[in-house]
Amino acid sequence: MRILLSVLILGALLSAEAPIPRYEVKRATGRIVIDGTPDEKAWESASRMEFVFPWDTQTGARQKTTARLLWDDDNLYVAYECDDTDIVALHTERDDPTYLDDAVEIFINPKPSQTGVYFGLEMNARAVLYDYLMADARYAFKRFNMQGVKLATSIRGTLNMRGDEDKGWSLEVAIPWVNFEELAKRPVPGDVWTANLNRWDGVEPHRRLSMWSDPLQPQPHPHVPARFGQLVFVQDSK
Ligand SMILES: [Ca+2]
Ligand SMILES: [Ca+2]
Repeated sequence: MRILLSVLILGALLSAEAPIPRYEVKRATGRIVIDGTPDEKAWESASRMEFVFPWDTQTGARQKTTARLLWDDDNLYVAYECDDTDIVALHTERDDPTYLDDAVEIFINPKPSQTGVYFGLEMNARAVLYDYLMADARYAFKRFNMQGVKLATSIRGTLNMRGDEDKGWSLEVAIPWVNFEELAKRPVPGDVWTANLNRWDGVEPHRRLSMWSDPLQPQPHPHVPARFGQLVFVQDSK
């Protein structure tokens, strides 16, 4: 009983230290061109979330990542901007393990009343997509392929050339709503989905996983749907 109480108190303390983040997803005011550079006017209204570094045991550089989201009648849009002095991505085929490269990710749960199933998109610096349906935060069904996803990256530096100094890279992705329809229809203003956004960075043995919402895990591990942040869809584009 005492142990249980201690665990509960510890859990409450940790939660108090790391509240679930909340992000307002605004409507896109204009067309977004998926070219890897989030410089369209519409992006200016989207606030930036900055990733945190939950694990001091990792030895990779702590390089900054910000992400922004927007929505319209057709898609959910995500833009990532990554500082990166050495951009490395080797995988080239759909559903390759892009998380082993310099990669950014989004895990999306369109129906937060359940946490048994969510969608994963893991995208490397050469815009290769590994997408899957995740069950029980454990089984990634990678043969599930999303329809109509568009993604592109823009690289400031030299891909896979070690030894010189790169600046960074950015990625834009558009995800059609139809992919989520078994769990949720296209959102309306006020709807809340949950998600986490992540980045794998660096080359073994010096890797680093940074995330939007800290999953509160002792070891680097991103698949904790109960700790996903809240995405609140709003009409306001200001
Ligand atoms: Ca663009
Ligand atoms: Ca797939």
